[in-house]
Amino acid sequence: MNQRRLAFLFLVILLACGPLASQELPALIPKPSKISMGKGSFTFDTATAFVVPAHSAQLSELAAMAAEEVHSITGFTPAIRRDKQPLAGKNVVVLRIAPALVRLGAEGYALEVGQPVILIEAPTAAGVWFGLQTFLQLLPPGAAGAPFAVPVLKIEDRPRFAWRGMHLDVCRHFFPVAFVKKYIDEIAMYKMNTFHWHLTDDQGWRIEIKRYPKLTAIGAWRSGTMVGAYSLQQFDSVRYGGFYTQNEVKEVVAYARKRHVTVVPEIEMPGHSLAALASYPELSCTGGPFEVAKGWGVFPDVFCPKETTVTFLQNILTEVCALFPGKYIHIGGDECPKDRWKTCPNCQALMKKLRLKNENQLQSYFVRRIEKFLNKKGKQMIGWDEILEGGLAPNAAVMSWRGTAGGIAAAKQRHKVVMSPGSHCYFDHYQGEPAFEPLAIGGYTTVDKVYSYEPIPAELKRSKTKYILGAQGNVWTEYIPNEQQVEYMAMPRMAALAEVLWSPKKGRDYADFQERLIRHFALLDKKQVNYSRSIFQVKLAMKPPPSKTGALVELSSPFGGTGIHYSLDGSPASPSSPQYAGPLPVIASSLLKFCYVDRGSVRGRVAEQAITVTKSTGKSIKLKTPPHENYPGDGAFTLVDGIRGDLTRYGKNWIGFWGPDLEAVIDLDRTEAFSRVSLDVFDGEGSWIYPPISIEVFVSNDGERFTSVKKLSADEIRRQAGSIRMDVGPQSARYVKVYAQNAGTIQAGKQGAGSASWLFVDEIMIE
Ligand code: TNX
Repeated sequence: MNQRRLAFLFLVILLACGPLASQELPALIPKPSKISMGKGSFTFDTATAFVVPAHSAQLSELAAMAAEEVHSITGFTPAIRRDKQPLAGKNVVVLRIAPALVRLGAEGYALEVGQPVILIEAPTAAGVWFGLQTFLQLLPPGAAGAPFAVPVLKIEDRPRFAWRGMHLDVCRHFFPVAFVKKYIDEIAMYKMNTFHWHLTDDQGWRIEIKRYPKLTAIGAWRSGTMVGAYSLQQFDSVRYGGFYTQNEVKEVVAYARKRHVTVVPEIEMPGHSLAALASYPELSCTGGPFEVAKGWGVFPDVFCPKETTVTFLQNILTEVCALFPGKYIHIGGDECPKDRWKTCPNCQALMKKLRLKNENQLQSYFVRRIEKFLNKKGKQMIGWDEILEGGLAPNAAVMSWRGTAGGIAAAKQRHKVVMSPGSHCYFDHYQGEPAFEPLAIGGYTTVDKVYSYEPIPAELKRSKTKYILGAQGNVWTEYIPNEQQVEYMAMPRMAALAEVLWSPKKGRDYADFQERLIRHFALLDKKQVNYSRSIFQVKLAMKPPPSKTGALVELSSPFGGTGIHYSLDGSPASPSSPQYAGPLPVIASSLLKFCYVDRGSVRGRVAEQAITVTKSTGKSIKLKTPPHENYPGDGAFTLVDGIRGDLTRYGKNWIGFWGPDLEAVIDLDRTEAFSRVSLDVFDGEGSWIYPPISIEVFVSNDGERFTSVKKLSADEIRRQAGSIRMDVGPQSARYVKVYAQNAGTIQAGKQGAGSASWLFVDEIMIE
C-alpha cells in the first residue's frame, strides 16, 4: 500500500470512530469563513488576563472594551497587561497587530484558542475588533463567575462585503442617545460596520444645527401622532419630539468609531422635509405656513430648489460634515412629489433658464449642486434610488430600496450601490404570521427570507459586481413607537443579514444558521435585547397540490416535525389532536388549528387559519405580469392557495403590482359549472395601495378566445370594500380570466400623488 492510500485508510477509520472535530461548533453569528475545532479547551478563570503590546494605545482600548463585555457576559473582570513581549504568559488572551496577515484584508482576523493562550491577531485594529466580537460569542452567557471552558479552535475570517449596514429612523419616533448606543452595540456584535442614522423627515428634525436654531426649536416637535393603522386616520394630541445636540451627536459618533462602526447621517432633501419647512416656510414653493407632520406618508410640500434653499442646505451640510468624519453623507432624495414645483413660478423659471425638460431633471439639477458641494468637502454623496431619475449625479452612490432595479441600473453606470430592497431588507415589515405580530407597516419578511438574500443581483455582469458595496437593513419607525419594539423588529433579522454580508456565500445554510441562532438567544437574553421569537411559531405554508384540487398545507417548526398537532373539525388543537406527519390536503373549506406540543404540553400559541376551498383552489394559474419583487407572495399560486389575505394587514398572502394591471388565467382542468367569481383587493392609501378601477371576468373553453361575462366599475368595487363578489350567471367553462385594472397615476392630494398605484390582490374564488 502506498503512503497516500494508507493516509486515506487512516482517515476513513478516524471518521468511522466519530467526528474528527470532537467539539460542537460554537454558536457564532456571522459564521466565520474558516473554522476548525481542536481538542481540549482553554480554561477561563479569575486569573485570565488580556495582554496587549505596551506601545499600542489602540489595542489597550479594545482590550478594555472587551474586558467590560466579558464582565457583563460571564461575571469575570479580566486584567489588562501591557507587555513588551506580548506572546509571553499563560492563561492569557493576546491581542496583536500582525502586518504579515495582509491576506485577511482591512477587516479580517485570525483567532486561535489554544490551551495556555488565546491569540487574536489581524493586520488592522479593525480586524482585532472583529476578532474580539467572535471571542465574546465563545463565552457562555451566565457563567456567573465560575471558571468555564473555551473550546480549542482555529478561525480565519474576513467579510464578504464592505458595507454591512443597519439603519434607524429616529424621526417618526425618537430614540434617546442611550438607546442609539445600545443599537450600535448590537450592530457591532454582528460585525456590521455602518450605522445609517435617518435624522430628518416630515415628522421631526432631530439634529441641532447651530446656524438654524428653529430647525429644532420648531421642527423637532409635533403636536400629535398618528395612532394605529393608517386607514383609521386617528391621532393623539400629545406634543411629541426630541433632538440630538451637536455634543450628543459627537458622543454617538465617537462611541460608534470606537466600535469600528461608521455613522452615515441622512439629511433628507428635497422631499420628506416638512419639519424643516415648518421651521423655515420661506424655503417652500408656496410660503406656508406648515406644521410638522403628525401622520405618516409622503407630503406634497417639499423644498423649493431655489438659490436660498441651496444655500440653506449647504450651510446645514457644512455643520453635518464637521460632525461626521465618515466618507458618506446621505441626502435622501426619495419620494419627492413634484406637484408644487409644477405650479411654482420660481421652479418653472429655473427650469426654463436651465433648459430642463421636466421636474425630474430639476431634482437632478438640485441633487448635482448638493453633490458638488459635498465633493468639495471631501465627502461622497449617497441617496435613495430616486436620485437616478432625471440623471444621476456624477459621483453619487445609490441605495436601492424600491426593489433591486435601481441598484442594477446604478452599477451598470459604474456607480457604487448599497442594496436595501424592500423584499428582504425592510425590518419594519411583519416577520411572522401578521395576526400574531404587533401592528406593522405591512409586508412579510421572515428571518429565513432575510437569510436567503443575495446582494449581488443575478442580472449584473461579473465586471459590474464590484460596484455592489453591500447591503443594509432598514428600520423605519412609523409603527415602532419604542425601543423595545425597535429591537423586536430588528432582531434577529439583523443577525441573519449580518451573516449574508459577512460569511462566504458558499456554505450558507438556513437550518444551520437557525440552530446557531437559537443557541445565540441566550446571549441576547443576557444582554437584555428584546428579540422576536417569531421563528418559534409553527409556520404554515401552502403548496400546490399535485392533484390540482383543494389546498395543501405544510406546517413546520424549528423544533422538528413530530411535535405539531392540528385539528380540522373545529375542535381546539391540543396534545390529543392528530399529529402532523406531512403535507395536509384540505378538500373543503375549514378552520385549521395547530400548535406545537413539547412533553405533553403546548409550547407557544395555538394558531388558527381559515382555509377557503372553491373550484379554483389548487388549480394552475398564469399571470401576464409577475408581481413586483418587493411583494411577490408565492407568485401566481398565492391567488389560488386557499388562504385569503387579511383585509386589515397587507402582510403575507397578498401579491402587489406597482403600475401593472392584474391579468390572471386559471385552468380549471376540465369544464366546470359556476356562477360566481370573487377576488380580494387591498385598500391602503397610506402605502399607495389603491383598489383597481375596473375588474372584468372572462371565460373560455380553449384558453385562447375569451368572452367577457362581467365587468365591475370603480364605484361597484369600492362599494364591496375588499372582498369583491361577481355574480356571473350560470357558466360552464374550463378557463377563467380575471382582469383588474390598476388605478394608475395617483391623483394630486392623495398619498403617493404622481406615482403609479400599487395594486394588491389575493384569492380568486370560483363557485
Ligand atoms: C419608504 S424607504 C420610505 C420611508 C418610509 C418607508 C416605510 C424610503 C427611501 N422611503 O420614508 O418610512 O417606506 O417602509
